[in-house]
Amino acid sequence: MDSKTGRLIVVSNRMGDPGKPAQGGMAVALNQALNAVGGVWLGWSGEITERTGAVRLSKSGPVQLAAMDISQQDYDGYYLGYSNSVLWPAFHHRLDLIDTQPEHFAAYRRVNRAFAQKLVKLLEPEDTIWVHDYHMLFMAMELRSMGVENKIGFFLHIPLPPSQIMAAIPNNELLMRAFTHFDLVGFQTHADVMNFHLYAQRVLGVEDDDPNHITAFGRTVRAQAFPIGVDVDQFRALLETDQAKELVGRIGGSTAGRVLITGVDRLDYSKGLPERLKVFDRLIEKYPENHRLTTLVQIASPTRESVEAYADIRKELEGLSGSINGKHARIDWTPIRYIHRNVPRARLAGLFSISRVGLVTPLRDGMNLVAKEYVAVQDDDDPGVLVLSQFAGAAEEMEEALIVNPHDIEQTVDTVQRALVMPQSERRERQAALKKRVEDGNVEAWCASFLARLQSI
Ligand code: ADQ
Repeated sequence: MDSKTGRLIVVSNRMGDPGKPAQGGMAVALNQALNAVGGVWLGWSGEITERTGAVRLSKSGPVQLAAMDISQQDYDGYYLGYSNSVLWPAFHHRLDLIDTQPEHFAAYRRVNRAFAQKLVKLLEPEDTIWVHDYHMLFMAMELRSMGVENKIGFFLHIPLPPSQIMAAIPNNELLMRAFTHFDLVGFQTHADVMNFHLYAQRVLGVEDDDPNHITAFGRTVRAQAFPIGVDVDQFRALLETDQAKELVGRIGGSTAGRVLITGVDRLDYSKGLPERLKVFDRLIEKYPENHRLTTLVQIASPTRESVEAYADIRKELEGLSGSINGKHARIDWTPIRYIHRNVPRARLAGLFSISRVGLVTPLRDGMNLVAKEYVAVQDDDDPGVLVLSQFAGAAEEMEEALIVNPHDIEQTVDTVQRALVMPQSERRERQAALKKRVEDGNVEAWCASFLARLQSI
């Protein structure tokens, strides 16, 4: 995107601040794109106030930040309710966890409309709009109803489920109608694009044969896979920080001669955490050479704690890690180090770099950036091994990882053991191939390719 094509407008629930060092890779890439052409980042302020809609504007270089407050009732309905108790579980194949309450859907529509109303006031005719994720599915539909004709792209960070699951979501036809108001819909994988196409054919009766080009409700939407990446250089540079070095020294010391397996996730039921702990339990039993030698470090950051399903998974994990440790621990060996906390990114980089196995075994995941971060910081001469779920979007690209079915505990146990004893030459070969993929498909490339495609329409 160049300056001749106008500004970039980013809309997402959580906002970055282009003036501050960004936390995650996506915020870095979007900040760069925004700083290059100028624009606006509109999102939730993080504040819950009496009424939805108050917007605080601030300037950060060429970028205007527009932060909107949301009322408690709308937050409960839009964020905790429809976004995280209907769309998130359903799109992760967990229809058993959905909680459909009409007032939550109404709040979701209301909040999307409020964001659209704020955006219209800030918009210029040449602006390009890029909307992010499942919290904002109705943005384009609302904007179009207000007469906005700008190009509008959308990127779905989570998976799009098969049509039979989509069809079980109340109001699914309206959701799909909302998708068609975007000019371009980006998905993480080709499998997601196919699911979108099959839904359009089976439920909406769309006749297009081309999955990248769908005409429905009198509109044409382009659909394409844009697998998201990480900021490889920035993440690798973290290894040089004192925080990373201190962690490597300390963990290296306390686990001297021991082998680390590491998992890092938000504490979400989609991440396959109970299954992962069971794999480790079984690994120690089935391959007793791991006894007193191998440690699983599982970091699980708190998230959406007021949603019941998240409280349940937290309790389950605490129980499991306690009982597995109780069964196997020795005075000088704790098999599972379970940490329910956010950890600074520099420490994560350090931890990944000294872990023999990166264990990334979600039951369902749009992409999974941890898989890519793990590869980014491995030592090329003596790298660790990535064990990756076939149900993470990342598995579509990262075929040199050891791919597992996380529901199959025995197969995963055997695969982790294979990773632990893999000869160095094979580890190096796999790492070289994975590293190239992660570097070529970094987050900057992802951002540039999405925006270039949107501009070309
Ligand atoms: P998430 O579900 O959050 O993202 P993921 O892609 O793994 O999943 O990203 C998590 C990020 O948070 C990583 O950068 C990781 O390092 C960091 N993180 C995780 N636990 C942490 C902890 N305890 N402390 C500090 N940092 C932690 C959603 C989708 C994914 C998709 C991304 C990006 O669910 O499938 O890959 O968006 O599109």
